Order: sequence, then structure tokens, then C-alpha cells
Amino acid sequence: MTDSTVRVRDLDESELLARIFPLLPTGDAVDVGPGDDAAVVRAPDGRVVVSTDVLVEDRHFRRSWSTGFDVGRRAAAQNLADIAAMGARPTSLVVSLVVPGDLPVDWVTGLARGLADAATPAGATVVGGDLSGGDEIVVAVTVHGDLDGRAPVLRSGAQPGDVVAHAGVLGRSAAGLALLASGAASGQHGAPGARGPVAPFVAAYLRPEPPLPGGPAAAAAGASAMLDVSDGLLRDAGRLARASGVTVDLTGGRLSGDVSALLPAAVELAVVSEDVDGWQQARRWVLSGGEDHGLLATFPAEVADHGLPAGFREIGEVRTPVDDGPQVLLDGEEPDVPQGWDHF
Ligand code: TPS
Repeated sequence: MTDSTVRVRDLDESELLARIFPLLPTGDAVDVGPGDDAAVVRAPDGRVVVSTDVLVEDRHFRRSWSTGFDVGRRAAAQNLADIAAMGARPTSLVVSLVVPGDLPVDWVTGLARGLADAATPAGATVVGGDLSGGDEIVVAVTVHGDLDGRAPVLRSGAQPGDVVAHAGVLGRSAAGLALLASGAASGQHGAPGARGPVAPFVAAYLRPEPPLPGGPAAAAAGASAMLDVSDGLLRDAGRLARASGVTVDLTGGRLSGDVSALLPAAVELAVVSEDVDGWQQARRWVLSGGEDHGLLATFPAEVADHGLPAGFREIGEVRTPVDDGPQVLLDGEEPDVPQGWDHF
């Protein structure tokens, strides 16, 4: 029997783990890896950056759109992005998995491969986790990181006059999700399977590539505040603005390249949904789409004058807040589109 006919319930836990362990990324930051009651990891900096993020079937992914590999890759990538957003370097992951008994075992081994695919280039290892049965798939990842002696970059440090900058892509994941949800890209499994104009957008949704080196680079360059964009540019810019007690004013003209890059996706969507205005749709994805996990950071003007770190480009300015005024502006005015993703 191959792993596509073997179901999770056909194996006992130790047999399933024996198939997973060899696939997990390993590294020398670990003294005791998976298999014991707990792992022992090094913390060279003396401080540990920790974050956790969960993926829930039919909320964050659909089994009909995503392979196990895609989900593993995404679960790792979005956690790694949270570490980068503190200005840190990811070191290790702990992965807890809830899976239905009828799930093919190769979905789970695919997930382990996907975790490795995202974690290995980032220098992170998987050091442990837990397995349980349940009605739907849930992947909960905890990630650790190291600051390499630097101060963490918080959301709360932005000052009026700072430059607002972004690294990574904007709206691509939301465009891919819309294409999958509309049927315009249905049946497309992952980047290699998706063809035609929809392929890069579907790939961006299924396999986001956060600009991880940008985190430590921004910290080293003197970023005053940073977060990763998971729920949409406007919503996450609002979080940074609120935490810092400032107003973030985004410059529409600096986002027009991002909007035009999404026009092919809007055109494909228009084929299945007649009332789509391509430019407006693409603009909404850029401003309100989530899950690209780019880095939104602010830099003092004198830092920006010497050149932003690799991957970052200016997209706006930090202003002094106006009492009771909006925290996020677009060209000086309240944005005319929804803020972004809301969980509940
Ligand atoms: C099947 N979505 C879910 S969570 C989220 C977004 C944009 C924001 C980030 O969440 N439907 C399906 N898959 C999706 N990914 C979405 C909708 C959209 P978190 O902060 O929990 O990482």
C-alpha cells in the first residue's frame, strides 16, 4: 500500500511519527530534537522570541485547493514571518497537528515536507510537536527566534516624520484566494499544477514567501516599528499606528505598481464575474488583502535618506495624529475601501 491509500487511522502514533521524523528539518541549534518529552534548544542571544499561529481547515485553507505540502509550507512561513517582524532570525518550530483518521498518510508526510521546505532556507528546525485525531485539520505552530544581540522592533516605535516602507508583495495572496473561490482557478493544486495567468496568484495564496531576511535587516538598519501584513495593509498599518500613537499616511502613487501587477488576476476574475471593475478590484486586494506576510516597517527619515534595507520600498509617511482622526490615511484622506480581514 502507498501512503495515498494508507489512512492516518491505519497506523499507530509511533508508526506515523516514524514516517514524519525523517522529513523534518534538522540543524545544530538543537541539543535534543523530536522524540523525547521535550526538546532542548539553544538561545545564543540569551533571550527567546516566541510566537504562535494556527491554521484551521476551511478557514485558512481548503483540502480541495491545498496539498499537505502547501499547508505545511504556509504554516511555517506565516510563523517565520512573525519572528522576522520582530527583527529576529527564526531558530526552531514546534508543530501540533489535529487530523481526521481518514486522512491519507501522504497528506501528513506532505505537510512535514512543506514545513521543511519553508523552514530549512530560513535556518529553522522542527524540534517537536503533538498529534491528535479530530474532525477537521488544525495545524498549530509555535516558533522561536533569536535577536542576535539587537533590540526587538516593536509595533509601537513609529514617530511622526518617519518613512513607511514595505518589503514583499501586496494583494497577491488575496487575488489567488478570490480566483480559487470564484472557480476561475478551481482544481489547481499548488504552483506547479496551476497554469495560465492565474498561476502566480494561486501560488502566492498557496505558498506565500515572506521576505524573512528583511526582518533582521530592518532591525540592523534602525527601523523604528515593524509588523507583518497578515490581515491587509490598511488593517495592519492601523495596528502599527494605534500602537505607536501616530497616523500612517500611505501614498497611493507608490502602490500603483502593486495594483497593476494584479490586473491580470482581476481580468481572470472578470471572466467569471461580470460586475468586476479590474482596477478597483486590484486596488482592494493591495489595500485590504491579507496573508502575503510582507513586512511593514517605519524608518527615521535620516535612515531612509541613506537608503532603505534591501527589499524595502517607501509607501508612505508617519504623521502626527489628529484627535479622534483616522489612524490610517490614503493620500491624506480616509481610505474608501474595507480595512481588511476580520476573524470573527
Ligand atoms: C479557505 N483568510 C483567512 S485568515 C486570513 C485570511 C485573509 C488572515 C490571516 O489570518 N478562506 C480560506 N482561506 C483563507 N486563507 C481565507 C479565507 C482568508 P491569521 O491572522 O489567523 O493568520
